[in-house]
Amino acid sequence: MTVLSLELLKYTILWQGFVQLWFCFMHIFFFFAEHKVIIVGLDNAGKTTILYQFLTKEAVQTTPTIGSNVEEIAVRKTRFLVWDIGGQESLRASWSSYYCNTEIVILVVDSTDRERLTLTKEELHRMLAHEELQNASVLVLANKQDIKNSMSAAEISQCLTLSSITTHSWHVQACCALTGEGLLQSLDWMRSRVLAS
Ligand SMILES: Nc1nc2c(ncn2[C@@H]2O[C@H](COP(=O)(O)OP(=O)(O)OP(=O)(O)O)[C@@H](O)[C@H]2O)c(=O)[nH]1
Ligand SMILES: *[C@@H]1O[C@H](CO)[C@@H](O)[C@H](O)[C@H]1NC(C)=O
Ligand SMILES: [Mg+2]
Repeated sequence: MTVLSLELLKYTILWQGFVQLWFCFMHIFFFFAEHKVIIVGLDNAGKTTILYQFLTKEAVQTTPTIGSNVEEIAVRKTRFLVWDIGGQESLRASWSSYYCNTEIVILVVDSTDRERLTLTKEELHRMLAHEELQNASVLVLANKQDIKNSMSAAEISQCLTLSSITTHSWHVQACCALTGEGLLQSLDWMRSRVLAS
């Protein structure tokens, strides 16, 4: 064998090793890939309570969120990285800095807060127009269903004009963050959305 073909052989083996390593890496990457989720909604809607109910299956004591909380939640091998963002008026302008790469937007609504539902509607439609969220799915959670006279999921859906949304896949779910009712169905829907895309 000439020196040249030996060199060639060396590089071929090196290259094959590199390709194999790359496939191995990609496999690990996709296996462990996380899906980014953001939880938005007006202050006091119950976003933080929902995040920790997802995580611990318990109702935790919360304080108004300044900035954000982030937790990882796994649903049968599908892993979500969930960002819970503060909903106070002064913090709403910063929501858009969390949009990049978001696959699912959870919009939490306080179903007893009739006065501010139009404000939620404005925030929702502003969000949907944002370019970075063009491929995101929207899950509307009608929270605080345990409270008497709370609006139903259908009422909230109508007030938010969800049926007019054709650009995004959306779903509305009634829930109670204190008991966790409705939250398992929500996670199932989220999982089916990310597996579908
Ligand atoms: N009755 C009832 N109270 C709830 C429910 N979910 C949340 N709360 C209460 O609502 C209040 C606000 O909840 P948070 O989770 O802190 O609200 P948030 O949306 O994170 O508020 P910000 O962080 O300020 O944006 C707390 O006192 C919760 O205990 C629910 O399903 N039912
Ligand atoms: C949305 O999906 C389309 C088609 O897959 C892609 O070209 C586009 O870059 C995506 N947009 C964002 C913001 O991720
Ligand atoms: Mg909070």
